[in-house]
Amino acid sequence: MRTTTAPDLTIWFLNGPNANLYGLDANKTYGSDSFPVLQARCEKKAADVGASLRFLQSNHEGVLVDWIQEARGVADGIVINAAGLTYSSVPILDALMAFPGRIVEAHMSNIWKREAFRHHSYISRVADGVIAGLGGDGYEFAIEAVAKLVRRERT
Ligand code: DHK
Repeated sequence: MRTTTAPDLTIWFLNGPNANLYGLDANKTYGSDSFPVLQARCEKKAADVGASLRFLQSNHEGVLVDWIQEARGVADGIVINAAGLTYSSVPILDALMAFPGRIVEAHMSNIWKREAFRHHSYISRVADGVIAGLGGDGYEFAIEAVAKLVRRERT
């Protein structure tokens, strides 16, 4: 836990289609935390590591691409769970390739324990690291990881 108050780095956390429904499905594939609870957890973690956080969700590929482009020159790092677009989106991959900061890919579930079509991620190609299967804890770890990678680069 940091004691200073002013954030010295900026992280954008981008969430893809249907992430707004986390915690609501009967099977609890994505745990029991609702999306607002996950957001609150991430905001607290970001504050703890001295980062300013922008936590965003869209069901639309183009909106996610726009946000990744906007993050250039503004964010030091991105955490991204592109959800179902992880396995198909060349536009999101291309936008991330043009982002100069650190990138951590996060998934609530362990995508490799699931259907074969979830085993190949386009995002992993550009991610510094991948965290999957740890639910909301993984989201917090992803924020810590980006902060650590950015600060290490500055030293
Ligand atoms: C979330 C989704 O919505 C799925 O489409 C992915 C990912 C997995 C997750 O585990 O967070 O396949």
